[in-house]
Amino acid sequence: MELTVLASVGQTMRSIDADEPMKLDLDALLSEAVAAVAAASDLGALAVVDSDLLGKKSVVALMRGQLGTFNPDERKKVGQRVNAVRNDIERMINARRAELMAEVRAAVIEAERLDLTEFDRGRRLGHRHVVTQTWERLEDVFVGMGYTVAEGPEIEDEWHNFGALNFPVDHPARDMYDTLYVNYGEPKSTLMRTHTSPVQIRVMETQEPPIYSIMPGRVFRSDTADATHMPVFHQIEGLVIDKGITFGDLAGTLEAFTAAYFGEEFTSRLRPSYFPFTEPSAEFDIRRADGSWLELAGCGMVHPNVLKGVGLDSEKWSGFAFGFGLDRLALMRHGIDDLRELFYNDHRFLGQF
Ligand code: 2NL
Repeated sequence: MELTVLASVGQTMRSIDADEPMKLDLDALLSEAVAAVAAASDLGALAVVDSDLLGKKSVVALMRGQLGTFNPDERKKVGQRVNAVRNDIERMINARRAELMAEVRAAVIEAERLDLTEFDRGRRLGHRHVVTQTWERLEDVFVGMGYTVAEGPEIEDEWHNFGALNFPVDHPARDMYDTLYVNYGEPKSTLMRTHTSPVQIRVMETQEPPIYSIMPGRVFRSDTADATHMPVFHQIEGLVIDKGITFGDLAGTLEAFTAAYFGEEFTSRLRPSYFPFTEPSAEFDIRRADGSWLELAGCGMVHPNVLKGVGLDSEKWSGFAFGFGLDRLALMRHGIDDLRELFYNDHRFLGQF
């Protein structure tokens, strides 16, 4: 519909000059409005377009203001047409506003987005602690040589930990500074075992020889933690009681163990030493590939007093015993230089072994 309306418009709708009347094509106004609304790229720009198209100084307002200059018939037609265009423009602006608000909301949501999901790396298989691995490897070697594995209590009585092992009553190991005593019964009668030897006593008390056993376990000393000491550590001791067992059997057993555990290229030696529970006693060293020697264990022939103490006839039975520091073996095998690393339980460290 072609409408002739007295109105004032400039080249752009923003500059309406009321004193310069000209013909206005409402279809042209509508298409100009479509373009202007579409071009409004944010809510601020759209507000300007809104004010330009529908505000007090807009063409539409101007035209409504001039409706009075038409005769009644024309006024109705022109009025309806102007209102229709006005409503169209309003709808367009509202639709565009909703669109821009949705964009703003989407941008805010994206910017404030929180990822509350945790990245799932899938299942990871754990593995045994390096001390447990060492413990089990040692067990494997000795079980392979025909030994059984024995265990015993971590809280011991004074007899099994010291007395039965031929420790004199005034031996420094019995001192409070070395031994963790438990506040139970008579003073100094109950303690955290300081070695796994009491298990060997218990085995001899309860089993008839021949005995070929190893005793791995946790032991306790009143030590301050440093690179080479922990108040809690691990030992593995071995005990053989049979007829005609000699020092040669001890040496051969440890040599066979060395080859099985460390490899055929390692050899071992025994150096004279002293323990109250063995006679003679020795230190057991292994010779590493680079020719250096490393002390690994103490050992010896079971002292006749120890055999007597558990009711074994030392004329009939003889035997040898040895004791390894399990943690030391684990450190050595894996090139770890601080014992404490084994107990911090930092899986980033332990995961390497
Ligand atoms: C060491 C020394 C050793 C034993 C442990 C033992 C047990 C009985 C009788 C005789 Cl019931 N001996 N055990 C013997 C010699 C040495 O351990 O330095 N271990 C880390």
